Amino acid sequence: VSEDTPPLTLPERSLAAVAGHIKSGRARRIVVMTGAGISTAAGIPDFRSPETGLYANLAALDLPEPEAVFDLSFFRENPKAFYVLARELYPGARYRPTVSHVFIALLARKGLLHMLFTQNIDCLERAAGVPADRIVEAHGSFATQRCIECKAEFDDAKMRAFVAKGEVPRCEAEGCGGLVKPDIVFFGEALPRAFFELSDRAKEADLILVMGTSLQVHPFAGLPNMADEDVPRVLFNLERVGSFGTQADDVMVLGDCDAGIRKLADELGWRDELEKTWREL
Ligand code: CNA
Repeated sequence: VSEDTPPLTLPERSLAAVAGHIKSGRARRIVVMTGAGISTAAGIPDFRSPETGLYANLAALDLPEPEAVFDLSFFRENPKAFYVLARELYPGARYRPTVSHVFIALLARKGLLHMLFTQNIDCLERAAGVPADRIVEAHGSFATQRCIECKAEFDDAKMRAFVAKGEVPRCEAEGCGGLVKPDIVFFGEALPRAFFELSDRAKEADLILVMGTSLQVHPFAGLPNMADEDVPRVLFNLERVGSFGTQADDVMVLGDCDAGIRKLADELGWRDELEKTWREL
């Protein structure tokens, strides 16, 4: 679409128009899709930003390529690299949700959040107060873990202790001794069932908000294309990604996502509530 193509649903391609769409009550099934970019302001590096990204930091670990840290066969040979990363990302008191996380929790509180699909494994959505039944952790989470050989589950408290020490836990089942891995999705592994069971929620959206993702990992990257063409889509990201800009109702808010979200909150008249909720977390 060119700049002159008129939108189908919004009066114009702007955040003010998006806010109007929400305030008019026509957006009541908002679907949010997020990635590492919404957590960089919390201090967790993303993968692909040059210099600061995790991939750049992981270079120090001598990986054949950065993606290897999420590769099962590499993990079998060298589990230590993954556990360096795990220590960094493990949920706990270390990182605090960002304004963007809190905005998603506000949508839920107002009964407007149809579903949040996240690729993140830092659990900051839950920490911000998004109800668990509105979150699909598409790439799994650190909530549970099991042996990669016999699949036996491994104790949460023990896992926490291993991760804190940067050590690699091994299966305690009789005669096994296999490597233990959190239930986060490695390359080539199937996504959690919930992703497929709930992906229809993306089709049912009447507004799509995409925040802080490069949309390079499939099948997640296909989610923003699932709704009808007249469903407005808003991108909050440092760069243009995916198919954004090809639909008449695409609104792109390029720059820091917290800044973009604050602007949307201003347009909605929710800014004070957003800042207060974030401060008091
Ligand atoms: P990615 O490929 O690193 O892309 C991040 C995107 O966010 C890029 O397009 C950046 O330009 C953008 N970005 C970075 N900072 C900001 C900001 N402040 N405001 C707006 N945009 C910003 O990460 P994806 O999530 O797209 O890739 C999918 C992988 C990365 C998933 O499997 C995750 O598990 C994995 N990951 C997760 C975390 C986490 O849980 N916090 C951290 C790092 C990587």
